[in-house]
Amino acid sequence: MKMILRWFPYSDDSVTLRQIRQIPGVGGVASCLPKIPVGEVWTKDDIAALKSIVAESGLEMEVIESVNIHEDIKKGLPSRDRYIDNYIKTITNLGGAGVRVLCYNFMPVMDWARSDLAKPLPDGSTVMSYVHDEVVKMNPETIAKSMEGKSRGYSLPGWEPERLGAMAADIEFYKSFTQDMYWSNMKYFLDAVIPAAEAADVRMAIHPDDPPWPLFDLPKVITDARRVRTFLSLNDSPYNGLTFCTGSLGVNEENDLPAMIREFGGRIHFAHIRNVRKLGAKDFDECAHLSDCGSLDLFGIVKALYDSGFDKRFTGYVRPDHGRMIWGEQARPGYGLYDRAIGAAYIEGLWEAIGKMGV
Ligand code: DNO
Repeated sequence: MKMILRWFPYSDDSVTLRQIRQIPGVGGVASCLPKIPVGEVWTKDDIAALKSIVAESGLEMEVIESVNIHEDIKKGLPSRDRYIDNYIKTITNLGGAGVRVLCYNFMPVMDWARSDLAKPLPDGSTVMSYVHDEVVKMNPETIAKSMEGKSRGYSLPGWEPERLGAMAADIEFYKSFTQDMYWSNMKYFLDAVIPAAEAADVRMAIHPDDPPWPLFDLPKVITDARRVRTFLSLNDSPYNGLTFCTGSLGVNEENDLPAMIREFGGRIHFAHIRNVRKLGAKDFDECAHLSDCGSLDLFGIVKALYDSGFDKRFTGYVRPDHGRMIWGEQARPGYGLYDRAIGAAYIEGLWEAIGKMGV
């Protein structure tokens, strides 16, 4: 298992590479190049520059999160072929630079959504929170504005300004869409890019929908075991795999996470591990990583990853995710240093104990 942390380059992160380097067990980062417009090629030079900044701090950059998918690909427009060609070039360039896993998502219009980015908890920390009735009362633009207003000045990944302008029109566009049309556009994308991913030795790892239920009548992709099966069957290559995000999948009552890990283990290339405290069928707070702090059994999750041979068949990458904002830290919501560092040490502790006790 390789423990890494998400890190945003070019002064868009309060957390530094030097700090990340000092977290025990953390050897690398999952990074990105958010300044490159969605759909354009990540050149060898862009990637090499990013990699050298990371390497100077003694860290690896074997995971990229994310290269976003142009909306025309999801919509299946004729212009998709140009964007898919660009995506293939990006994959090839990333593979050449030693990147082994590419985390991306195929959610229409928007990435993740929350109703509050800094809900105060009784212990004085703050967390991101989701109340379904509040989210559906808003429209994507008001959600975007509310998220931006609470983001402490950081750009929120997945809510890049260039996406916001077209949101209302995009939502309208998908009203005439069936789920099957969406799957078929996804298959078209996968069948085009997976051979390039195999050639470049870059495992594609799709991120689940967050939250994992319908919003604004948009098509959904990765929300439960049934849909994961459909997704994986679209292209059988082991390079067509998953980012297993416990927080995203874990708020759906139907999802038995350890069972899903056991079923899909061979196709899980990257794990985002966090806990959530469920407050209702579709309401939740994020929380500290420990099982006792939330609704998920982190021991059961880490054990299932361990048992699935996560770090034996291929070096499985793991990162702690979100957690709380503690000790007065001012950081990008979901990406503070302290609670993620505590989360990383906790996950590593579980991993070591499971390995040594043979439980
Ligand atoms: C949220 C993240 C997501 C993820 C993307 C991958 O915190 O896990 O934004 O990076 O969905 O494309």
